[in-house]
Amino acid sequence: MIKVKLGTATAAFQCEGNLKTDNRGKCVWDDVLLDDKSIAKYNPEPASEFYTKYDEDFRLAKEYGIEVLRVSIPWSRIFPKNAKDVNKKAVDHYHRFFKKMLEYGITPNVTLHHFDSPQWFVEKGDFLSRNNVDDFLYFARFCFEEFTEIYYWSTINEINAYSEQKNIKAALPPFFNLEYGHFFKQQYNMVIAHAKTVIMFKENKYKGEIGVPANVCPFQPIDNKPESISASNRANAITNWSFLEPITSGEFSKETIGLINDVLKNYDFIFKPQEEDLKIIKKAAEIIDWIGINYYFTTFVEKPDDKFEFEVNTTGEKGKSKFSVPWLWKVVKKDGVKTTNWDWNIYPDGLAIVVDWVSNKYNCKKPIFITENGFGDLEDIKNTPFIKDIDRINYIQDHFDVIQKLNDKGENIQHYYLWSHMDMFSWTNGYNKRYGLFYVDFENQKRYEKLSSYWWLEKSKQNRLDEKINIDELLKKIGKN
Ligand code: BGP
Repeated sequence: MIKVKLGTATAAFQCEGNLKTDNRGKCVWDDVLLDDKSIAKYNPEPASEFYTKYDEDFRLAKEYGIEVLRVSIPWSRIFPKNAKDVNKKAVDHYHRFFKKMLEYGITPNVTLHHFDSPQWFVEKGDFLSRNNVDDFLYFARFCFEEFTEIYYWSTINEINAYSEQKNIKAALPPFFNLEYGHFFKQQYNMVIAHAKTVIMFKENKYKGEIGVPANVCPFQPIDNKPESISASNRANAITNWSFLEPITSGEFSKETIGLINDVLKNYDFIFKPQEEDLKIIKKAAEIIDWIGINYYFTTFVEKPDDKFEFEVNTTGEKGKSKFSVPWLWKVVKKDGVKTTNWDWNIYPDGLAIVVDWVSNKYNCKKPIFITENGFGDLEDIKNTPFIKDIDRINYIQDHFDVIQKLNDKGENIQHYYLWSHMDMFSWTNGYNKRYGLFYVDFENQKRYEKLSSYWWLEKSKQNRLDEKINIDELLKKIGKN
């Protein structure tokens, strides 16, 4: 029986703060967040001060049964000014950081790009320009050769979501809104960057394992009408399959290419992968060590109508998000499915859909890591000194049940990383949306346990993920009833 390794996840820019420390260079978010054009305005400083408080966060990790921890090395700290000039101070910092983590017995899983292209790279066109891929490879190679203390590497976090932020949601430069042509162009370049990184890692026989955390949140038809089914196929092809296919099977299916080009008729683009690129993509899919899945929710869709509505919920006010685009699909609510305050459907069965795509639809038999999954909520220690985050606990347990069932049926899910380790800001929702296993008071940077911290410790002692914990007994045990 597989004993799933339990861990938590972070992303450097969301938690480190210290934006000026050790000669850091700006990344794509620095100026954007403070700009009027931004869809979310807040100050990325001080975040959770992870850059200086990591010792405390690792100690909590150790104390509460965390075995593996996702962190990222920010490219803009290591190469602040350009592709080749290394910032020694930052390099030394991350050696100290990893040393400390390893001393606590926690295994790092290190991401090379977590939505944080350096500003100099953005000015050259970011991943929208194919010519820039080599800069990323240079950084990746540098990290593999320098940080030999690392075993688990992740190439690029959520290739599709980073492209969405720039080309669909207008959250990052060039602030395109629903520009699907550019979206595919950037995503394709990032798939190539990912694939070349995997090949370089393997050809140089660097120690360890390499994988890719993919954001896959499926679309389901709201009913059995053929129009709803075709809307969901279109949504899945555009948002999920277009990058999940190349990273798992090493190919793009005819069905997906057809659905993409159908949508691209509305733009001046044709999606046509090149032969030489396909060889690279295929090779990487064959030799990659594991596939990461970031799963949060499932969306229900139906046939679009003439109405155009597109709104991202950045406040946590239920019912704010809207998506209805005449040439795409329409997002609808499904009766009986609960949502978070940010309108994300709580639907653990969606995780089984994603695993089925990877293992069966794309016949990828690599181990699977759930590299992100979690529950965002509004929490305030001023109102409730002890955060009893039962909704978060239920959310995690329900996803654990699905994972256990999948593994019992023969799937090979080896790691689970809860988003997030401690509270940190959310890209387009600021500091209000908290995911942490540990609470952070952003005014004084103090850390506090939540009920989920104690629950997690109990979970870490169990052999099966579907064993339950009695919350009343737990509250009594920790003296918080
Ligand atoms: C994933 C990102 C994370 C994190 C998470 C929660 O897409 O990889 O960095 O932010 O989503 O999303 P949000 O902060 O938008 O609620």
